[in-house]
Amino acid sequence: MIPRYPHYPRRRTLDLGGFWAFCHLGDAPPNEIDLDKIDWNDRMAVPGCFDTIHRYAGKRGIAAYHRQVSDLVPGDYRIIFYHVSHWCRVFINGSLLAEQTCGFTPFTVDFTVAEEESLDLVLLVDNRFDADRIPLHPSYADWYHHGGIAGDVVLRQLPETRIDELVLDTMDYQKRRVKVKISYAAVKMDRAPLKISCRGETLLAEDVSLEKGTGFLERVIQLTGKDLWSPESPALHKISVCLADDEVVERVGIRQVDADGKRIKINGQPVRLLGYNRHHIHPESGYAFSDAALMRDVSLIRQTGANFVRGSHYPQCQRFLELCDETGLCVWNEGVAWQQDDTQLTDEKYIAAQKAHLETMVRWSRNHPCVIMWGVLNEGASHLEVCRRAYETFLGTLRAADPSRPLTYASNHPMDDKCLDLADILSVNTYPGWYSAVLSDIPAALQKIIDHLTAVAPGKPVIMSEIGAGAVYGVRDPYEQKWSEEYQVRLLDTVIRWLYADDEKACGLAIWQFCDIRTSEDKAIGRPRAFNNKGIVDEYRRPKLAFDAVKRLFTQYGDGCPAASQSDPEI
Ligand code: ADA
Repeated sequence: MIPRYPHYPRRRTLDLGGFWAFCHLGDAPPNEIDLDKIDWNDRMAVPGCFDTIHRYAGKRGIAAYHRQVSDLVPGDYRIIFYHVSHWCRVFINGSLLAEQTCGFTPFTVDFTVAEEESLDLVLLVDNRFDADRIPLHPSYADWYHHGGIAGDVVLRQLPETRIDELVLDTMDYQKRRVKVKISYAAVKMDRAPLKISCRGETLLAEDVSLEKGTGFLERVIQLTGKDLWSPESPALHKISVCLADDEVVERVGIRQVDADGKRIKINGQPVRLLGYNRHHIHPESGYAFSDAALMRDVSLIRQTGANFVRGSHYPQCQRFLELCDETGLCVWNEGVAWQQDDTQLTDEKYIAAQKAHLETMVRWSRNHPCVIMWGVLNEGASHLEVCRRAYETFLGTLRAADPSRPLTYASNHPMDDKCLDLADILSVNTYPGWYSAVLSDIPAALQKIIDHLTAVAPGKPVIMSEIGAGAVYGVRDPYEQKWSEEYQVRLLDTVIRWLYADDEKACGLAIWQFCDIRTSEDKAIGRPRAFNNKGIVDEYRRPKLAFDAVKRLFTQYGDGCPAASQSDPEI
């Protein structure tokens, strides 16, 4: 489903989803494809992942997609591609207009239609791995990299004077003051009316002078009496911003997130974050999720009393974030990365690509109140001094792009990490009782980490950002050995009770993981069925024994799942 916000009520909008012409071109070199000679011998659903269709399952290569759009009146247009995985080129009427080298973040293509004409749209989509061409997508990451036009494709006509970007930042949650930042384009107009309203109530109306070309406006609005956004009560408010004849409607959740001592606070109240790492993958649709599929995941997560999701290990889709906004699920949103080593973290090309990716992630997701923190570099080589500059660069990029949210990274080297001082929140991935040690060693192993963090980076919140055990769905074992559902329950029970039964040892926990996922071809060894089986539900979201066990524990030790969800039908 097309993300509903930001909404442009005055712009002609066309959903380009549907069944496109399709042809799998196999191992063709991207630069040697003649569009005119493609044999469009199949069809493919958009949004969707072609490699979830059996005849293309497991295939890596170039997939060509084609559709036409007719009856476009002359003017300027923008196509928004919400998720193409993971490399693609966009051709309009045979001309190459864009190349996207990283999936997981939306991108746009602007073009002008000179006269009444049909639009011929071709995408070449590549799900292969190529460290040089596609530096951010490593073949060794522990998830299956699906290919396809996995997100929505939306065509919008662009008014000459328009709002190109709208940012709504909570300035002061107690005084209900919100900063409105407007990036605009203006070709001919040098003055225009600006009006900001909330549900018909005019908050600001004035005539503004405009720079020719592009410019920036900033105002502060007062949302007196409006409810705050919190996990328990996720109030959202629709803000309409009109500039000249353009209008953008965006939602704002008035809230402030702080890393304050060893606690994370939302609107000044400490919050205990209990939840999961969630991969945005389903065996039937890959990275493409219907609203019903998103609703099922969020409903299951909330049913266990969780209030927190770490979007492992890439930026979350807009529609998922909209649902988390409405249901009060707090989200850790992170750039795409998985165990980058010193080779990559000292490579200028990788650093430039990751920096641009993080800026894009923030640009598309910063208006979602559910995003309470940004993360970088899952299990990167933060224990190597030579990689510190990369962490400084990436965390600095996030800080500059959005100073309103705390920053973190998940470290699997807590005892010799060299970058802990750069993060606002300390996050640790550790698997005692699974990859190392036995169940009875878990308390001592975790205590050792907590004591070390307290010694070297005192006074910061700590999140157990990954911990868990594998359990193959349906494997019940009176011996309760590893890979049984019983063992997974015992490990998670041991971990959660240690963290919270006596006192709070960490203010956040993200179990690895919510659902089982197919892993990459490189990782299949050591992964039964070539899946990462550490979900509390399997890949079809069938609950394991751990589902009810975690529900009991989160209910006992949690702040309570986001009880209220947005009840406002208009929102
Ligand atoms: C790491 C990694 C996860 C997953 C996990 C596991 O912590 O961050 O993506 O691979 O290990 O299941 O081993």
